[in-house]
Amino acid sequence: MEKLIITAALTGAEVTRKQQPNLPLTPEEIAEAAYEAYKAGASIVHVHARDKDGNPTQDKETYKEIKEKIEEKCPVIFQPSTGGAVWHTKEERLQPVELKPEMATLSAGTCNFGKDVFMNSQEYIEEFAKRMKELNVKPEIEVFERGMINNAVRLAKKGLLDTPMHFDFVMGIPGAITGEIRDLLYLVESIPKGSTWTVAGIGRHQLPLANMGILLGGNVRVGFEDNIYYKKGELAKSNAQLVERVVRLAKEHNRPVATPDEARKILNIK
Ligand code: KMH
Ligand code: ZN
Repeated sequence: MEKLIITAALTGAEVTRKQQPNLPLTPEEIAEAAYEAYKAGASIVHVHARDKDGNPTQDKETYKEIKEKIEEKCPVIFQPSTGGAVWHTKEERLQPVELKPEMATLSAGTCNFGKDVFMNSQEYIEEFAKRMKELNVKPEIEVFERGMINNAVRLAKKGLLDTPMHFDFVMGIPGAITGEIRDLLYLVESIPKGSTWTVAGIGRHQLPLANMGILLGGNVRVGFEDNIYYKKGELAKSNAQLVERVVRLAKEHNRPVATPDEARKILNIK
């Protein structure tokens, strides 16, 4: 097994300060949370920007500020979101890719997302993949449903995605695939051989799926975007606290944790 890559999804587009008082919102707070997550053992930070009022924004300048502030502090891999919030336009969503980050997310299909619809038509996915390829940005393919793997494979056949691909299984969003372990096994068996993958369990699914990621030779994403609790009824103190727990679990399972440079090698980031 390769070393374990831990991603910290620091802020997301949906969580509010009211729900999680320690949610990082400003570029300074997000960069500090990234640094703490890195020190705890994360090699990737998945970032959503917020505007001055704390609302989700895909503004390029805000992402630039966050990226630069993180780079000043540590060598963690900066992975901005191209998913944004469900109401962002395709053009807004693409903006952070223009900063040529090492990685960015690429959502591989449309699904229900709570009360909303998260729109990712074939046209969107192809345009996002094409731009990422042009700018040498490694896509993390976000999979919310099984059929999205097929979409990614189709894009790879068209030459729009390089192989081996890297997938993130986002599991437990109301309206999309469940966070059950049998569904994770199904997804893992369904990706092309040689692909890498990580798993992001939503809410109460975060901890069991993190364990499964470690045991199955995948990788793990934790953080406030996906889950604001440490355990039932107890809010987590920080993103770093959630990363620290994964590091402890990995140690118990004899799975060493990757540094950012080791993660770059595993993911073929050039
Ligand atoms: N906020 C979700 C609608 C991504 O970051 O690429 C989409 C999302 C996926 O979070
Ligand atoms: Zn996200």
